Amino acid sequence: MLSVSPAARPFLALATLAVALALAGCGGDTEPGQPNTESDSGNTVFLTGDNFVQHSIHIAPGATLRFDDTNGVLHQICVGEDMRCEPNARAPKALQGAGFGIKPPEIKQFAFTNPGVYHLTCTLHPNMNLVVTVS
Ligand SMILES: [Cu+2]
Repeated sequence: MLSVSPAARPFLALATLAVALALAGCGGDTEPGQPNTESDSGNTVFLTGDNFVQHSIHIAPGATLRFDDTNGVLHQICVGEDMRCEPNARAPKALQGAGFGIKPPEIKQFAFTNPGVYHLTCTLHPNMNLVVTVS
């Protein structure tokens, strides 16, 4: 039996939990901003014929956000709002500038390294906006 004082037990439990979460949520060799094939279904946003299924999502710093266009159409996603891309050097590279194109049945995913609130938009569809909170 490990000898741990009663006062230290809550901290030990938290530390164990933190390690477990880090292992579970860590992509290991995920390149920030680069598409990869890793599955992370909890951080998935689905795309439809003219919008995102949801308009906000929360992920942890370093986590991968997955765009699933299996049942959608061609979209062009960038950092910005209301069909206008806006500069944001903290966002994943793939989302900067004109962003990335995605068409069915593609699934693309990008790691969000920097904490912050990111507004994403599609330049092809009005009102196709998504707020990604990384914290
Ligand atoms: Cu679109």
